[in-house]
Amino acid sequence: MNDVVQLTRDRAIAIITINNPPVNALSPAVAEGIASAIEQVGKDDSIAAGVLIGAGRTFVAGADIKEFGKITSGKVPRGSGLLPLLLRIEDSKPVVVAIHGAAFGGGLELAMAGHYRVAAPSAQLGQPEVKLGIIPGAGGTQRLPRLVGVAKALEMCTEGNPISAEEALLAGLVDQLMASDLLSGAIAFAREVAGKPGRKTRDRNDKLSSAEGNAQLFAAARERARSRQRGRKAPLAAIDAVEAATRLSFEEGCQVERKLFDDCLFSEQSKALIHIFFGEREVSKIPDIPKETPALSVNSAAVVGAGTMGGGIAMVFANAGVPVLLKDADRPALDRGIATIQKNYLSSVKRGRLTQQFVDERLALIRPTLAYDDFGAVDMVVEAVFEGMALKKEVFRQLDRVCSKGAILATNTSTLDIDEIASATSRPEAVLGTHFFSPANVMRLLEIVRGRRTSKEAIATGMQLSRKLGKVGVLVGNCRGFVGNRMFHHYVRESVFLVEEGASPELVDKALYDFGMALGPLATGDLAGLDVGWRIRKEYRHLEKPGVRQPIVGDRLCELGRFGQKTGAGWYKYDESRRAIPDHEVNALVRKWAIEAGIPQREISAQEIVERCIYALVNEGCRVLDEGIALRAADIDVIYVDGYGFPAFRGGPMWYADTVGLRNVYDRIRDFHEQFGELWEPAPLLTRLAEEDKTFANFVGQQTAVA
Ligand code: T1G
Repeated sequence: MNDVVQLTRDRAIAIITINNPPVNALSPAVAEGIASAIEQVGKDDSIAAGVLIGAGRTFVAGADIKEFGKITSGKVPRGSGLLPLLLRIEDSKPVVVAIHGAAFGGGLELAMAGHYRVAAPSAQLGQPEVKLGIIPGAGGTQRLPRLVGVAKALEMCTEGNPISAEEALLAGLVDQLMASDLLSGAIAFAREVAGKPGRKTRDRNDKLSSAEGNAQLFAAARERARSRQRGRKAPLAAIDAVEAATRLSFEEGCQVERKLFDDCLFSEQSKALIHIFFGEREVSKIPDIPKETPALSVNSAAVVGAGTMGGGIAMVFANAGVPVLLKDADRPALDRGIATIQKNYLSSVKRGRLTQQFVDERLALIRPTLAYDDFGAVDMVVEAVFEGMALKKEVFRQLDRVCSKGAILATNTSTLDIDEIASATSRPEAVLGTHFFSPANVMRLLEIVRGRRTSKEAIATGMQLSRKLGKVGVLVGNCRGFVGNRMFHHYVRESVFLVEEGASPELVDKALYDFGMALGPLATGDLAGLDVGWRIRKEYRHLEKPGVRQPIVGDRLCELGRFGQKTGAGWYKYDESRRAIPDHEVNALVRKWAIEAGIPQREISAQEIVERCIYALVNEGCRVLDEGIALRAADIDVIYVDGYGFPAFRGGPMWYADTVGLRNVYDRIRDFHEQFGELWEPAPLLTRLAEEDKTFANFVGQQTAVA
């Protein structure tokens, strides 16, 4: 045994406890500790059976992901992995695996090498490896179909979502649920099976059926993976591995799995997805706001404005079990807001995503109101009214008057100055931005915006609340468009320029869709409404630099009332089911306007389209980092993956630039600078890093997201 694995006894039952906080990751030390414990169990005749359990809040959350980088960079040898250890467990005396919290990845593979599995009712079991761009690499694709059947194993290994203990029991993955004390229940179970030959999972072939019998299953799984996980390699590799289990012996199947696993592990996609995994955890670490900073626990809330965003935000609070007041200025607007919420919930029930009981309980937590009367009792308010400074300041004056002394006052503005809004109150230290993304009840990203006077406690509250609401909260500084929208402005600008220079809207969108974006920039504009950007451009026209090229055709479309899906036409025209149809008439109009504006027309390649749009993000991202508006390049990557449909398997715009090589990106941007002028002036940070042959991973930003 060692520091992370202990062996104790309960008479003839050996208890092997894994104790490697925070999530009992299967580090090399843990594997060694288990190996020597199993050896001891084998040697000691007074031991009849064993129990394997995790200490702390969970069983085993998988292999230690931090080790992967060391393997792919060659710092540590690939080694034989966990397979030999799992075979030894399978060949030992009966081992009962006791599962609580999460049995994920290598943790579930370890559990399946045991002869019996018992679980706490709240346990979760899964093979999430595909979310890291890899596949189960310790026999999971071979043992899981033997326990739960091919269809279930395919679903678990290709989609990576966990199943509940109840579902695992029904599927045959778990043998018994332990409602009371897990350890004593497992020991009692071990006593029952002691002395009997252990059931080796690898020998249980009855659920495998045959490759022919499963042919349709595999075909459907491949099609589903190609459409739902477009561009990702790992889900298809997982299907190949599970298929091998139905064609080959266990040993041969494991060799196929190992080859597929290694191909994935050393792939760019996996490195990018692991970057996002750790990035989503790193965002909560703010250098000047230590973990101990007191944060208010938000147990009641209020939302001002029952429009699309306000309604969605109220659903987010209710879904997290937080009672929420929803206020609007007049009854018709309030009723419309509540009706939209009910409609959204109903469609989730229809699609089997939520139960009616869940919805009824959530709707009961949303209380519509026309008055600020009860605002005095809430911990936090999120303002989500029309995007106008005067109106927002008036709302904050009211909130300052009615809310309790310690309440947090947040604004969902996506463009306006937080300090200006805070100046309408006597408590700017309690004011911050909570920028949700539409639809708020779906999008995972939440930009937490720090004002010049926002207190550390208020920020700690915002970050803690984002976890409670199931969001990825990223702290950003206060500037026009904060991080996401500020960068997105340049991305959209380039997409419109490309249309003006000769590319059709569908060509531009296809290039970025093929790159992996959830939706092309022009179709995104049509979805959000072209009038939103038009209104903002008009509001900031006075800030435009004379002589600097500005997009022209976007405004012309809006002058024709083409606002996108909401008016049935924008860059595309839309049929009754909102399907986008290329509009040759508008393409001709755009061509005419561009030629009238003297813009030379030319053929444009998909590669140039991707480079101009993505590098525009990277270049502005460098300015955002240099100014300290974002703390880390990884924060920008998380913002783009969780808020703007940037493909996670490319790691976000900054990580992607690192994979291309900053020198190459810099050289290309200098080309664009020569060709298109000052809009493409390389950002100083990019110039520095490129000339010093460094990467964004090396870049350490300002330690506080400045106001
Ligand atoms: N390895 C290393 N560190 C891990 C880890 C892991 N597997 N899982 C979590 N951590 C760290 C995490 O970075 C954070 O660190 C802290 O633990 C708490 O995590 C052979 C090859 C289990 C549901 O993909 O899904 O097994 O930020 O903030 O919200 O086939 O962590 O505090 O420094 O997420 O309560 C497969 C990954 C691995 C599961 C807990 N396993 N983990 O969530 O805490 S590949 C996974 C999770 C594998 C085998 C293959 C979640 C969780 P820090 P947290 P949480």
